[in-house]
Amino acid sequence: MALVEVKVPDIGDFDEVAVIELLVKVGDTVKAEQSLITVESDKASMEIPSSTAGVVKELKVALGDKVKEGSLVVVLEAQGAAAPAAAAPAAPAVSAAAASSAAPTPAPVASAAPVAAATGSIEIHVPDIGDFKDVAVIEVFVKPGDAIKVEQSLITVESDKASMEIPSSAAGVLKELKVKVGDTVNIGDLLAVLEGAVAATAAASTAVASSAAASVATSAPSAANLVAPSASASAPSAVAAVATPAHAPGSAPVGLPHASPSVRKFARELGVPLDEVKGNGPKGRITQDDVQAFTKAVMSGAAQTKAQAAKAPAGAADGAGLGLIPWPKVDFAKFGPIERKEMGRIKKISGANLLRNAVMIPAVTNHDDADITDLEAFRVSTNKENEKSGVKVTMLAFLIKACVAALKKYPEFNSSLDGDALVYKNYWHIGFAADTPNGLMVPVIRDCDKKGVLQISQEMSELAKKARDGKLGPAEMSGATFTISSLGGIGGKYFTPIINAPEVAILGVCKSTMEPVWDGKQFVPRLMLPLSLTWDHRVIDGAAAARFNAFLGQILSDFRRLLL
Ligand code: CAO
Repeated sequence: MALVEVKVPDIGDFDEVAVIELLVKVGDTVKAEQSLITVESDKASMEIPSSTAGVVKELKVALGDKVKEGSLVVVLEAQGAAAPAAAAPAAPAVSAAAASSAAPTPAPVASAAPVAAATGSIEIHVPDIGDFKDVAVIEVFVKPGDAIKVEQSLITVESDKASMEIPSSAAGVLKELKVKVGDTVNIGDLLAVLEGAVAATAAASTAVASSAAASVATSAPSAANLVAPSASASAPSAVAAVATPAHAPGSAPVGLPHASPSVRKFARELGVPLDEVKGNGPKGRITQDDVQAFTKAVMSGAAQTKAQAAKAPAGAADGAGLGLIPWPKVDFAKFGPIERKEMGRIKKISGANLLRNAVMIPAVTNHDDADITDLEAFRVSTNKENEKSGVKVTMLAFLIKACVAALKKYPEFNSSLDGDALVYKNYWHIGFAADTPNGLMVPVIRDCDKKGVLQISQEMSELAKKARDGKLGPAEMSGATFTISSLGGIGGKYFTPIINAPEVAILGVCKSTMEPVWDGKQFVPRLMLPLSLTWDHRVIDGAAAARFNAFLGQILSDFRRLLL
């Protein structure tokens, strides 16, 4: 079997274009005219086809490589009847060169001058786009009133194998746009009318190839040259030599992202993996909005790229990253009626954070009770005295003050891990979990060491309201050094709260109840508050956690200790 080199054919005026997709790999069997790679300039993308059938022995280009006419793309082992003349090494390049030298160079045709109408308006027409017929308009970049520069892209058109941007041949203000997304256009179709336009280039008027071209091909379309090249040796005319997209119908690889060159470029600049973006354009085409939405979702943590998911096992929803068996997939509808509802944004974000924290922190929870009989009496009388002020004090405000005292006494609870070091914070900002219609949020009260219980109560009620109204800003949810999650207003006995990383501990509080407590002589009724302290065992030891809880209990049972 003969080895055949397949090279980049005549691609018009382009010196170098980047390889953006490899459509085959070593060992693949390819048909004649099957696309091998996609190349792209800043204005168009095109697929480079194979000149012959065969098995790919060597792939001579990599993603990101720059190629030009004559660059070696693959070495094939030619198959059967496909090995003849066309399959001879370098045949495609030779053929293409012959075709191109036999034809007028495309650039002059392409840079035909705009036609100035009597009114001073300039009509912009679809330039010579070779053999393409009825190409669809997939993007419109401009709108009436826009100031247009020479060579600025007006629209993107697309055939089944190539997409190209059609630039303006003149500068001016866009008066009328004659096409819209979904229209099909052909050479000579009127695209736009500019006003107050300036002639395109000095060379333009000398470059008109014929009177026919002058009347229709009014733009200066690098686009015409960017259309996929002909690999055929028999290109009969200038048009065919420049613009024949040589691809076998149906040979397009399945699953490639469907996007225009400018969207691909935009995605590359942002580092967005285009094949992971869902296209919402016509026929599933990926638009710039889709790329932007994907970027926002990844930045906010609501979505992950595949690369991120592979690197961050804690976020891997199927457990694969942890080496766990996959999440069970059950067709619930088999067992009864169901309703599927997408989770809200906040739930998705907090879910991803909770999962990471639960998986990555070796957390232990200590449960304890604090006698708050006297404190509750004080709280009730304080609220009576302050009835008119409108500020209601709940147990949580006292707990915040008590926790600050405990955090000062046991500073590792107010620290964060940074590699092998502990960062001790000399500020005491306390987060509190707030149940909102959109999900769990954690507003932060700053500098609780400097604030009294009344001020803390007031700030807490304002922040909780903002959280429920969905009006909390990022600054109001950041910087906490310790968090309290209180279910006291709801019920329950104990629970195991999840640490809010990078904090190292969290206090869970449940509903206080009257209980019989042995005072050494007898059982007495005392109001007992259930406390659940979860701590990061990398930073805190069990003994320290027990001491923290005991100290907290002492303060809550006699708040005067805070003065000591
Ligand atoms: N024991 C008994 N009663 C308690 C109590 C406790 N530990 N804590 C509060 N209460 C009482 C209050 O005194 C108040 O009673 P009155 O209405 O008779 O005055 C009532 O419960 C409601 O209190 P509250 O919930 O409005 O106020 P709060 O300061 O205790 O809590 C807030 C505020 C925002 C933390 C709370 O509303 C909330 O959202 N809690 C849920 C937190 C959560 O979801 N945690 C779970 C996180 S893990 O998923």
